[in-house]
Amino acid sequence: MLNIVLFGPPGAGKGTQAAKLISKYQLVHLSTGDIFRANIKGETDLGKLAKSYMDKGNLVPDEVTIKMLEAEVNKNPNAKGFIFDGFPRTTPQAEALEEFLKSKGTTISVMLALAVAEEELIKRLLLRGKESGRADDADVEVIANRIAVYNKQTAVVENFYAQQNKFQKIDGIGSVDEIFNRLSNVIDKYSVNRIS
Ligand code: B4P
Repeated sequence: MLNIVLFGPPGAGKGTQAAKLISKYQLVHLSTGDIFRANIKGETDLGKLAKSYMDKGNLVPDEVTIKMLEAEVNKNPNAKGFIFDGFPRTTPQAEALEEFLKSKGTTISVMLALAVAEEELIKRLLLRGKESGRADDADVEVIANRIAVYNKQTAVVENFYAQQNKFQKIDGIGSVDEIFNRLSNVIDKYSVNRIS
């Protein structure tokens, strides 16, 4: 299997690139942000809980997020691989994902981390906020908190994959197609050498 963690701060282009990568590599796209938003729209209990965290720019608790992600993986028993978009966002999430994939006889092939400077992130998110109606994109303070949460709780997840020689940093500045080509070049190397 080819299992990719698409990583980066809020607004780095994870969702944008994942949409293109799944069609090229025939992988299943699992975006925890998208799954939470679908639950919010459907007014489920999970959605109500997630909304109370997301609207403030905080992370949804690990326990809830991990259980939800595992259930989504289990819905796709015939997948050739997955793109995990926005997950893991904490070290406990990374550890849980590792154990869970191991129980299925597979592992993460590579973490692709999109690097984008903070000013550009804020610009992109505010622009999206004007069109998307996403509460977490509309408010400068919420955006600042999301970036602070990323720096405090999420950035460290890089180390988890770096220790396994699976961390690859990608320049996230440029056109969507330019960045897609950079990601594809790295993935092509990993898909030749991948294990299980
Ligand atoms: P996410 O849905 O993951 O949202 P995000 O970090 O904002 O990234 P997204 O993928 O949507 O945006 P993208 O960079 O593609 O998370 C939202 C919230 O859900 C979190 O704050 C948290 O509360 C919760 N959550 C999700 N996962 C969780 C987890 N594992 N644990 C706990 N809580 C969790 O794009 C941003 C904008 O940039 C777009 O408008 C796009 O058009 C634009 N853009 C993309 N590429 C560009 C480029 N090359 N140039 C210019 N603009 C570009």
